[in-house]
Amino acid sequence: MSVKKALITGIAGQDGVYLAKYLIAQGYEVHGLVRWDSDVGAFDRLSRFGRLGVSLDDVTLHIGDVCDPHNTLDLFYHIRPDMIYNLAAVSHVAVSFKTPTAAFDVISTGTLNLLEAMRRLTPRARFYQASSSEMFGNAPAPQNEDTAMMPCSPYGIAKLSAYHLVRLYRAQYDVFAVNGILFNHESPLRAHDFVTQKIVQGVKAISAGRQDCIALGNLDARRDWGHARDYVRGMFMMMQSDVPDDFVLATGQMHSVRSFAEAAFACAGMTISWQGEGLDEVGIDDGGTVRVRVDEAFFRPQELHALCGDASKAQRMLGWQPSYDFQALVRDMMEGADV
Ligand code: F7E
Repeated sequence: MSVKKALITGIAGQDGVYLAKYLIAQGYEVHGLVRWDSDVGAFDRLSRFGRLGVSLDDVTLHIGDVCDPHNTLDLFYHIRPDMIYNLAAVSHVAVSFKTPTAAFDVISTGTLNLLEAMRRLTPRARFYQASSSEMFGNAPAPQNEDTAMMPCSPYGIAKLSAYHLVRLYRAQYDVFAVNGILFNHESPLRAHDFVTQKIVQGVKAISAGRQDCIALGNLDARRDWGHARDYVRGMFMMMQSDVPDDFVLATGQMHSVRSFAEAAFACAGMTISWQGEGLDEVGIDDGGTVRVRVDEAFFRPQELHALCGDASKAQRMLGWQPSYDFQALVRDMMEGADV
């Protein structure tokens, strides 16, 4: 029997590297799409592979761009993938307000290009779309597959259009295409500008005496944070199901940014107490030193206040369960090597 081939777009990101490792262990030949600038400059995205113990000899990287339909057709023609995991995105919600067209290009047009290439060249392949809880916007929690979606960021709206493309292609062309509606998922490989990793790196720097204080935005925002390791396993499980469908992956636990900071400081043996309100609120350590302050610059133009997922469909139909709870996630990020 020939070895199955998986193509991962956005392979150099947190989820891409975890997924590549998982698929290699399952015996897949893993191909990854990376942008031309992935290994230049100060931020070497490809270094995530080494940090997770994945050798670059075990993946075939292709330089390209999902926004270019010639490139996607070419990739499908040459690789003939059995599985496509579309993880390519401008994944920073705040950045999508500054570069909405870029967000739409990569997320919406990129998904369309891949679906078109698949239906023309590998119609029996399976397609995973990285949909996001950001699509729910401020719909009341808990959110599941039946919750009305009311996104409130260019990122969320672009993700919702890609989600509908997947559903259209499934209905119209009978292709196997699934949406994984994933709530926030983090790890030691998370980029520094997401709030969890920003807090973790800030606490480590404060403990080491390299930094005095962490500046954050909305401390009251609440998220359902899981571990990326659990979520890539869920992606794979969706692709094994008999019938293509859409699934929420989440822990069902919701915590505020404030409580994430408390938990991270606690891992470093520090207790934080809060004083003041709004922009004047500060987090103070036992010795009376300000360790957290609020900076308006980190607030979103439109905030998404409370996300908490109901993953009972994935539990029931796929047998998926997260293995990391909130405390285990914070610990793993705090214990992970500096990234
Ligand atoms: O923000 C608040 C911020 O940037 C979380 C992506 O993976 O998950 C992620 O999107 C919350 C927001 O993630 C800071 O206002 C406070 O309410 O870590 P984040 P996100 O926007 O939820 C979804 C599911 C995705 O699909 C996305 O691709 O934290 N917050 N202070 C802050 N956020 C940041 N980044 N920095 C702060 O200083």
